[in-house]
Amino acid sequence: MARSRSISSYGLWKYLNPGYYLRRPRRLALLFIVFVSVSMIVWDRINLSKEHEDKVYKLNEEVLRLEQMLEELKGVGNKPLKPLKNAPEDPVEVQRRQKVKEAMIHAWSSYEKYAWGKDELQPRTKDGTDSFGGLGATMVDSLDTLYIMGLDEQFQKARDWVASSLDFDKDYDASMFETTIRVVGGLLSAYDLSGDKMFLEKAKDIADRLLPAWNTPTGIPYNIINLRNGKAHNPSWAAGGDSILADSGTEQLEFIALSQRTGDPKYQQKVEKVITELNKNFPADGLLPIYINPDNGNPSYSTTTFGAMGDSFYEYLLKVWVQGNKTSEVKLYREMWEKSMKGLLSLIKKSTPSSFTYLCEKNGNNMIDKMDELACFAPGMLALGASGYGPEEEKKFLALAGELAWTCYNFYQSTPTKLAGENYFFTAGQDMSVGTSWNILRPETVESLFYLWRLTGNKTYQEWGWNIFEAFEKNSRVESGYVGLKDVNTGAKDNKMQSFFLAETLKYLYLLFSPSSVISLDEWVFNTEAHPLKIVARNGPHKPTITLRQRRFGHHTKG
Ligand code: DMJ
Repeated sequence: MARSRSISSYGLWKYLNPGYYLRRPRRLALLFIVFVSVSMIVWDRINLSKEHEDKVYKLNEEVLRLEQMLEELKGVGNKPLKPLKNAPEDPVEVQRRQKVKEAMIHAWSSYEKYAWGKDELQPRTKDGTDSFGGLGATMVDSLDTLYIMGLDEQFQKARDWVASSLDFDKDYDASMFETTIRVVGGLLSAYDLSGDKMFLEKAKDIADRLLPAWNTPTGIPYNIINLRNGKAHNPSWAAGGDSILADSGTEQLEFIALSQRTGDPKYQQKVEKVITELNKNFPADGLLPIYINPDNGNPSYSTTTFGAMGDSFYEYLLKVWVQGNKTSEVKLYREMWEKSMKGLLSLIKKSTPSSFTYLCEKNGNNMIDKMDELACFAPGMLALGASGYGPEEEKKFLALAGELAWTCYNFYQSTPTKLAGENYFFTAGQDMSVGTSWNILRPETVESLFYLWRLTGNKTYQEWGWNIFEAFEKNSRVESGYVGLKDVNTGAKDNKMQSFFLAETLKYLYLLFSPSSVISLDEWVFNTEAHPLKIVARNGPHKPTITLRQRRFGHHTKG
């Protein structure tokens, strides 16, 4: 028995002995063929299962997409739905966000190289210009964008420049509107995001220099003020020395935020007085002409518009209500805004033949069939304000926001460069035609697309935003930054990278492809220069509290 077992085990062992095969070449060849065939089968199986995994992943994504569409369809006629929570990030979104971030890096590194510390970069001459009196406009305007995108080194370097070199003691007649929205807003936002008190100190310094502008008989401010001696006046070109509506009614968010953060009520008091004054003769349709007399509060007979010189007054009525937690304390703002929305509805018309919805201007009682690209902030404002109405009105305003956004998107799509001109005229039978044909990298349309995407979850708005981004990349990107176009028909380039391109256009595009938790609209309100301000208790003390969470996003996301 033992012997026969040893013979049979010898019989098996011989097949493992290489000598056995060397003496039998045919068997060796057979063994080789068997080995290669088995390896190929195994390799094939592994690849097949990987392919299946990829397919399953893609199918899962498709299922999610379809679920989302289904939800949206169910939403037609009902309350629109926000983006699905906990859905995995769309890889396309991540990729697009990364591209926008890369654009910001290109814009910023060009500014750093050729115009460090200047207000704005002139990319084609590769130098800087102080268009705002030397207040480092691009530097301050970019702080929060750098922070949100997780560009930490760049943020730190800019922060150090602000701390050591930003000096407001300048014999310069500054626009209090531009200085407030860019500098005060930019510094406050950097403070809210980073918690760095230096930013708050700087914001207080510049705001204190602006304060004498409100010392008028009515409290409606002069729009220009000397930063060193505090002498204020209105621009000589404004009708009869009047103040401009948007310039006088677009400081509320920043100055209220400053009072909340410093505990000093004087800033808030100045800017709220303007609103109570304007409310004294506020018309039933809530539409004010663009010129107001600062001595008696009377509006001049002039243009009424949601475009240049009117726009952000209406935006801030709504946003102060949002900033004030929509409580009874800020009810007046909402009431005034709702009146203005009645007025807005009275300016709505449809083009022929394509039925584009557009927003007219008005001169006295005459409707003017003209719409500025600047007025393309309105769809976003309508979407943001819609939820404060009852369900019927909400639906109506959201639908209108969508229609106006479509028109604004077509301001871009209808030109050879796919970039919008500055304003458009509507003529019966001919739809829209470009009036002033430059494009200076403005943000209003992508701003509205951002709000509409956040508030409806409809991915179409992301697609439109992406197309606009690609048109900027194609026409405005140069070796040393981004430039505007002198003419959207020919694509001829200008020589300026506006600071709001970094503050607003790129930020809104980045957020358009980011999860809605990044600068959540429930926690933040954007000033008109896209600087997010934290919503806090209206009159309570405030400390920045969200710093770490936002920081984590910048550090850990792929975008
Ligand atoms: C920015 O300074 C602000 O968005 C302002 O409200 C309007 N003009 C520019 C951008 O177009």
